Amino acid sequence: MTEEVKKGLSMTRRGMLGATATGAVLATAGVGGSMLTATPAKAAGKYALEPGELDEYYGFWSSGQTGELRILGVPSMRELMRVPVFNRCSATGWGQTNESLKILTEGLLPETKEFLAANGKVTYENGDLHHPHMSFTEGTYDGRYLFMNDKANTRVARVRCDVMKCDKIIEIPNAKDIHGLRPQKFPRTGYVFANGEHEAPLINDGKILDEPDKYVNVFTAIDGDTMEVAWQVTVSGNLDNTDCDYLGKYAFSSSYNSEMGMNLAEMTASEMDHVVVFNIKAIEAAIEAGEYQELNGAKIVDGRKGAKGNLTRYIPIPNSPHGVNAAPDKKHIMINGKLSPTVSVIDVDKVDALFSENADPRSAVVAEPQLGLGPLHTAFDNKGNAYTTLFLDSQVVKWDIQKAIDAYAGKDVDPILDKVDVQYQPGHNSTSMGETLDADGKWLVSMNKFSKDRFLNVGPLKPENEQLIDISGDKMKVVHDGPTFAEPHDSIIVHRSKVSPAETWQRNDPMWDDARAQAEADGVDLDDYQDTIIRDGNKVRVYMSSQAPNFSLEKFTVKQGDEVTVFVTNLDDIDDLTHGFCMANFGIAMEIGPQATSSVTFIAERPGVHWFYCQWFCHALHMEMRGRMLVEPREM
Ligand code: RUQ
Ligand code: CUA
Repeated sequence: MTEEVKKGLSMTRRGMLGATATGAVLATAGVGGSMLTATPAKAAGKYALEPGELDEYYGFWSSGQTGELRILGVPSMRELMRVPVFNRCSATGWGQTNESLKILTEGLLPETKEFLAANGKVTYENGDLHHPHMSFTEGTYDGRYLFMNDKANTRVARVRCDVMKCDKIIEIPNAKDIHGLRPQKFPRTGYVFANGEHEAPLINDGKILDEPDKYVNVFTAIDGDTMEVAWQVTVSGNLDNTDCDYLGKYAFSSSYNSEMGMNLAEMTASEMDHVVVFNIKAIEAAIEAGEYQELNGAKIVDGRKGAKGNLTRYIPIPNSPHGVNAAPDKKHIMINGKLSPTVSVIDVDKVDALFSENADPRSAVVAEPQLGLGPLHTAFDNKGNAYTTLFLDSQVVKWDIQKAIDAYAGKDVDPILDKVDVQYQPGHNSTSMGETLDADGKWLVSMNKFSKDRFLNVGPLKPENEQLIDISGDKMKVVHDGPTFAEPHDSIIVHRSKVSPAETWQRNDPMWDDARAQAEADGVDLDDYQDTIIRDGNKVRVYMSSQAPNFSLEKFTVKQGDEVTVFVTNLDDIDDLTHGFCMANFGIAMEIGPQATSSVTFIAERPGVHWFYCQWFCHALHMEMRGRMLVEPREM
């Protein structure tokens, strides 16, 4: 046989599924035909959708150092949208429009604004978005907001699920580098809990470097409704990941550096690190009673090891724990071992005694199964099983929570049910609705940090690989490889019944309150549009509308050096009719969604005729949707 023929015969499963997926045979998958061998008896459902078919789930994805939020369809794994948050976006003008700049700047700390100004900037231009999570009501997603962290610049952002745009970003004072983030699950969100990962001197004025006892770390509760810091807690050790229970009582944060070491040797010196338990009611009571310090506008209480009172407890966990995951049984919190091959299972009901009777903190640990090398994160189904990623083993392990508890109590049972290879080195994983009480046990996505040989080589920088795994049967089955650009750090898989975004904007949306106020002051009614050009010293405000395939203003004139603000209102009110405004050779471009108003400000420092055009394909005459700006030369 020739090499080609052999290759053809030993077609991989992935190749085979890919091939059949394009055929009509898939529509009858499970009934008969060749798909039967590739589809488990009780398959979660087909994942390769026909053209025009809709996914059952929204996947909300982080993008790590890219700084944006991504929306995927699950199980097809098709990327549906990118929502700029901490990054800048060439398509939508995020980081450039006045509306986005307000969101990107208003929540910055005063010292940051000063520092950025000294560097000729108004906001950070990068971000490291790790953990996107939806708001909850009574233990399940409520479709109001998504919250996410920026590890790079210590920020927390909120995205409105009605329009899928970011509406708030705040920088967290006192903490350094927000990593773990979770919304309160019960009774509602409520709080958004955020971990400061890197410890620093509390008064960080450049006078302290090598005095570890002066370093602290800060845990923050943000009010998710107002996006203001509700309170903070100082802790010992650093803080990595966090989650909270389904009862509204406790939050848990892992610490990989209980030693407060400053280098690798120091950080990994001791056998045991810890999980910090935050007693939410006790912290609220302390704040209520005024037992806090105010620092940089935040109310901060002392929860360090050995601090008096009932605010925190420290549960020892084997060296360097990472992910924290609350099981949908409302009872168990999984602390993933990372350097230890174990996951420590905390029973929330046993945590009460740590506070009420000062019980031995380890008494809350009810299981510690050995699962394999490098456990990082755990996801759940609706049958009492947990799914843990093993970074070093490049596997996902499925295990039975009750059996792990029985084994810890001395019974001779093996909690491990199945292991599946993933390609390669998984970090987070997530299951369909698995971070809520509505976990449904259908799909699991393994977010792998490396893809190496799985895709065509695109040069030294490779994509990461997200693998879709059918978990509806006894055995896990990898059914799809999905390459992604840096970095699919974490995701949640939300049933589509939980989210219902609008088709068009509402004219009175708060997103352009400032534009509306300015228009009113200029005598312009944004809802009953007339083109208007206002000159106010060297400030010029240009109001125009867009309606396919026209800008209402065909031309306007300004003077060299003018500060020009262009407001465009998109009067089209049918779905999917987005226009753009791009001022060529001015570095200016923005999106204007149906019924939206967007504005952008620039200095007209280039004399001559300049074309502005619509950069969002909108009509057969889209190319013709353009106009001119004349910049008259400065009078000498
Ligand atoms: S942490 S790979 Cu940034 Cu989510 Cu675990
Ligand atoms: Cu409007 Cu293209």
